[in-house]
Amino acid sequence: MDDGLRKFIEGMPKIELHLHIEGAMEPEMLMKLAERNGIELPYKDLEELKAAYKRGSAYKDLQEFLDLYYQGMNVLRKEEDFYDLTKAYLTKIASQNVTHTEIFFDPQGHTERGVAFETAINGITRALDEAKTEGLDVEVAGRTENRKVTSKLIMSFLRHMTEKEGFETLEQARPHMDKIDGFGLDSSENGHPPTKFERLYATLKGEYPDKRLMAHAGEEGPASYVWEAIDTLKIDRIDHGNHSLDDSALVERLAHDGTGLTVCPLSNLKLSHTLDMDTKQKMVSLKEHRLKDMLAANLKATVNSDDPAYFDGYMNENFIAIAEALDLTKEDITKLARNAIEVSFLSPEEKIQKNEELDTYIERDRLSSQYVKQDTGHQRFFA
Ligand code: ES4
Ligand code: ZN
Repeated sequence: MDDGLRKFIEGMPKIELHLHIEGAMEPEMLMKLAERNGIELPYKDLEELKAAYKRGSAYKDLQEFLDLYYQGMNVLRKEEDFYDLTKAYLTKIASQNVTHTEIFFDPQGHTERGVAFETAINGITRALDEAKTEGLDVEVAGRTENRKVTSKLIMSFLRHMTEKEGFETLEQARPHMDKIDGFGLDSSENGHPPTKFERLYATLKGEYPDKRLMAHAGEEGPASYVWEAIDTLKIDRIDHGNHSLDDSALVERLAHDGTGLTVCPLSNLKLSHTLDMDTKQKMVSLKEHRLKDMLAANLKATVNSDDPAYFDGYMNENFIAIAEALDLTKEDITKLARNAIEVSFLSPEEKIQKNEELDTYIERDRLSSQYVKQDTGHQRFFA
């Protein structure tokens, strides 16, 4: 890829809208926490653990990844563990010029193992609050810089569990609602349609009208699951949504409503995303990704990392990989960044400020593109 475009992506102020904090567990962090908590791992060393993460190859499907992901969570026992994991993720994205992130956590993945709801949420929230107030010390270009990152926290329900278990988890969440900005639905999609959680979502909407609702839909599941998420669960945003493109009436509806889709390119690649439900044709290269079709159809698509430790990339790697594969222009890339601002859960005032920040970046880039580097190392202006 053109070095200029790569630098443009890396330097661009970005917003992340689809991130599972448990999916930010790097193999090194997993090892560290296992050791700290005296947990024996089924891997003899870091190399073997990295091989399980399938660096450079793909998982067979979503379930094969999820099995590893739930096993990885097992090292999270104490509040400090959740804090360290969250702080490491925030530090990483701050170094990539991500200024705001909306993150999921899976309380049931922890309470099921006997780790208290409050242990998880307190550790995560402490790191999120520090990043907002004190900021993070980030290494950039050989020096340390303090950067702040703002965030929202979204509590996700595991759809392979029952709706009744979802209601039980909601009860545990009640004392912590001041820390929760929204609710999501994730885990194994096929066979667990959004309608399974109709009563839970009606309760959430009725009791917490100021919090946002979303659901993973159309990742492995069909377009009908996206319809259910919007019409039955009445969600504000769709996570993934790739299979929306299979249904032109749905595309029209999503475009009309301006519903955000949090697309995750490297996740789709690494989970062997099915491109065609009839032929079961799998995506083997990002060149086949349909992100450009989404933009062309006026869908509010965004770029996100999903589970960056397991899918080989954070925000910059996702943007660079998809831009390279689909030959995206600076205009496409800034459109994706603007979509993220628009469909984020920031306030109208914060959105204006984020757009201005992006305007400034684009203008500075435009001006500096009018210079060419001379052999002398000086820059010359071409009017
Ligand atoms: C997930 Cl990629 C993906 N899909 C569904 N649920 C998830 N939880 C964590 N990552
Ligand atoms: Zn996800």
